[in-house]
Amino acid sequence: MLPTTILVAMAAFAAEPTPTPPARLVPPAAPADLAALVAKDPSADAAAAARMLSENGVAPELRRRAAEAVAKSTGSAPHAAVIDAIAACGGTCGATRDLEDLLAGMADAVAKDPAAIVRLDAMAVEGNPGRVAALRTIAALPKETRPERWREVAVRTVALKAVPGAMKYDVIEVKAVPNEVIRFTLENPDTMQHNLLVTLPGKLSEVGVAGDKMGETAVGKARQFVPDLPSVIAAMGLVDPGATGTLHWAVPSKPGTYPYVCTYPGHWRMMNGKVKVAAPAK
Ligand SMILES: [Cu+2]
Repeated sequence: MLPTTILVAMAAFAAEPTPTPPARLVPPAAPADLAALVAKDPSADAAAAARMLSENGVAPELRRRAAEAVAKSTGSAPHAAVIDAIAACGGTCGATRDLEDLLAGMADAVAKDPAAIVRLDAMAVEGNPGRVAALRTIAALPKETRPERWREVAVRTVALKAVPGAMKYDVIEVKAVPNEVIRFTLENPDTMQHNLLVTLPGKLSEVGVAGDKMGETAVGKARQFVPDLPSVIAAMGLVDPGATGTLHWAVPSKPGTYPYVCTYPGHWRMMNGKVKVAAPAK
């Protein structure tokens, strides 16, 4: 029998070589067999169709065909198959964010399906991994078909830019209302990478310091410097120089000041801003 300390050390060693970002925050990368997967015909291969819905890296058109194939094999509708996939993923699939796009693009079909709207109503609550997908889709429905409590939901783009050479965002204060969806875009004309995380109120330094610490580890960069902390509530992974990143964030119902920050090591003290969430109008 090995002493407990050695067993604990062995367990830690065994758990070490998984340099993937926390799936809750940054979806897993495309699978190693992506090329073989996307070469398959989803309408002839049910297992492949199911994987095409959940894996990262599948082109939108093929993913849509996969949803149709899954729906056909289960006797449901494509949008229902996508809602099922989002629920099954629980926010941890590679395709989580692509599934949001796919479902929001199916709003016309959802609008004619009261059962789907009931499911989205439940999925849109805080804490549900499908909240962003549900709110984005509800926002694309005609107002009269939306669930009562989400009638005013909207998606709003907040365009940010990394200021070259300054380690700053060009916008440092954003006003928001509870339960709206903010679509952050981060244009990066700088020569270094940047990311964008949203934190709980008062957690800017906790998250910033955790990001700095990740810079000292081999897995930090692979995790895109996104700390796996409960205080991180949304994350856009690293954006390369010359690229633009996107992040949809469902604003919490609780008013307050929610910081956003770049956790590339050394950046957080300079490169941050805040979202001021006002109390809802009475
Ligand atoms: Cu930065």
